[in-house]
Amino acid sequence: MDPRITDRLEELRRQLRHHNYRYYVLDDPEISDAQYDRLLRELEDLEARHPELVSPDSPTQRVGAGPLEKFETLAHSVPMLSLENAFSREEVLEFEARIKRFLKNDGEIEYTAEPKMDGLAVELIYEQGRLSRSATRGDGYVGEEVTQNIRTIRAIPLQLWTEEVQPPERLEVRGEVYMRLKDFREHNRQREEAGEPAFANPRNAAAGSIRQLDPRITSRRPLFFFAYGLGLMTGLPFTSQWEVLQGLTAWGLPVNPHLEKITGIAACWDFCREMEERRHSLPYEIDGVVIKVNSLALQEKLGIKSRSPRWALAYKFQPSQENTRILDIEVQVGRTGVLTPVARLEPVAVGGVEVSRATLHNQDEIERKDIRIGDTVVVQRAGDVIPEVVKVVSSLRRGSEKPFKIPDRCPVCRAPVVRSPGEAAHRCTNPNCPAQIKESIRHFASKGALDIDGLGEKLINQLVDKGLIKDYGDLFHLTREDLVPLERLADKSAGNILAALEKSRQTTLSRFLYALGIRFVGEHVAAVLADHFGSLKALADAGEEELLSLKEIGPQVAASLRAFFAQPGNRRVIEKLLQGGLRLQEKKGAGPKKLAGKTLVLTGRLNRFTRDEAKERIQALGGKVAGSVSAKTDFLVAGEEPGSKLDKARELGVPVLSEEEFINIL
Ligand code: I6G
Repeated sequence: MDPRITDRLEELRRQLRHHNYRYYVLDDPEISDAQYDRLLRELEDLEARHPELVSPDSPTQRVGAGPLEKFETLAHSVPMLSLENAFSREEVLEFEARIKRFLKNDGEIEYTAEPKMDGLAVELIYEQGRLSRSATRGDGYVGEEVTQNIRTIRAIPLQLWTEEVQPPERLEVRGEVYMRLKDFREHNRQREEAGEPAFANPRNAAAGSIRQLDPRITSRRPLFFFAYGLGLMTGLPFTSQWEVLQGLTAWGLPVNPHLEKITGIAACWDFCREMEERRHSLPYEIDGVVIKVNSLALQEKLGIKSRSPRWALAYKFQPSQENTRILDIEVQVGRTGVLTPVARLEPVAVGGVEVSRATLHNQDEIERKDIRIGDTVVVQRAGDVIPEVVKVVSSLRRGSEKPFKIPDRCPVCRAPVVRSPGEAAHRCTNPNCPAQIKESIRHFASKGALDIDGLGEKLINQLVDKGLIKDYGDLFHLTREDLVPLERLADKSAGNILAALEKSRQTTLSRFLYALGIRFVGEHVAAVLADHFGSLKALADAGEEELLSLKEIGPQVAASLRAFFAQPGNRRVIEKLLQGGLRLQEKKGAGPKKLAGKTLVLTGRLNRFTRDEAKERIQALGGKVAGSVSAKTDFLVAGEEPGSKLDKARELGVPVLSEEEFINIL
């Protein structure tokens, strides 16, 4: 192999790892997204031309194999225990008193204290410095193996750094996967627009994302990670929790920057109070503070009590709830015409954040809680994020409160509103309702869809209100002359919008299907459809029977797809996009195939595929599968207990791929 190629590959990988770290761990990027994308594309191109040089820890290999049928289980070598909770100063102080009684020692104790992330606990296993497997906490003893999803989290190194501290043969890192608040809000907005249920809080969003069977979906979820400890502790040079966390940092793992080393429990309590005050200014959700005895020797002495360590405590914050009044109930119209009642509230600070609106979901919810205009209500931030009305304070009713009914005409276009049998939602019946059109354009431009940077709500409102676009099909026909005269849109940002539109013209079939905003077609269904049909035409022409033959597609989704493609108006919009330069990366005949012209031979037992499946996947990438190894063989894929083909391959110098490496090529 030409050393210039291998050197460049290594250099690109090194740079991408470095910039990943700056962005996802330090939150302090040194280069723009576009510069990062250029480096990544160069690496992808180089690896596509030399698939034998792809290594599983290359930054291009975060999304490896296809969807799983189900998760396997993985036993934790050291149980992942739970933490004892404390809810008051007294209970925090009692924690130390108990420790001192147990140790029969009244000396000063040193602790570590850090925010308790409201995320999903996972374990990452590194073998020879490489991320080999990963599991959820599960019941503490056995979790679900979610390695291929964990690999998509860019804050998690696929390979540990070794410059400062040499990692052991096997390292078990424990920590929390979480979603930042702003990403959570944006993601929920997209889900609601797609007609998918919103996540109640960032914790559920993180857990739901990690429990996806399809890693491509997880890779589009903005997940982050903080490491907080280790499983197996043998063979490590650390003497304290603090040193453990320094070690994790030196290996390239993110550790919460608010971690502190504190002497005495009274000072730990001060830290708890300080974090409780600051919790709402953090970019992620925390629900308490974890305090741990710092010395590992003391931890060992203290041991475990039932299912939690005696040396650790979780102080849990008070939930944020406040009383306020409902001034009015307004109705919003969404992309699919759903009318959502939203309470306008007398502004009130809940957990340090001013709340002036709260969704009431639908008419049934309003009736179930008997909510009336003028009522005094208890509001809380669900999972401390989305404001919601918990209940009415009925003792404060004065008699002048007014019951609310969803109107029978759309508040935006005055078209009749209907409620289909069996549905909680009321809908506007006018497909040309300006509210629906604006929302569908917003969805089309959103992150999980075509990701058109800078095309926000205000600009969309202006474009639709001024008649410059009638639907998202017109977006790719916008010109500088259309944009520049718009309010507050200077020449430079018009240029930026045009550049963002240009970038979005090239997209994947899966993103595009999601962007169309077809009812019941969220990100996952879109990915399933793109995978199966490979092209827009094949999907548009698919009959109900073929759609229903897919496991994930039920009658409701199939009917919705058929109805969408049967409408000439929708086909016209797609035609406009194509004329405007949309370039879909479709599977069939798309791009250079990674294994084109290559001959592969399979030997041994593969864990992830049957022989036939492996063969199909190779053929789908343009490769050929031969029955025996010869000088013409390009690769031998060797599973468990390989046969004599392996010896033959070695003899002839044919490159041998492990199942893992094979999956990475796929
Ligand atoms: O669930 C947890 C969250 C955070 C933990 C934890 C933690 O440390 C910051 N630490 C331990 C030891 C355990 N659970 C069992």
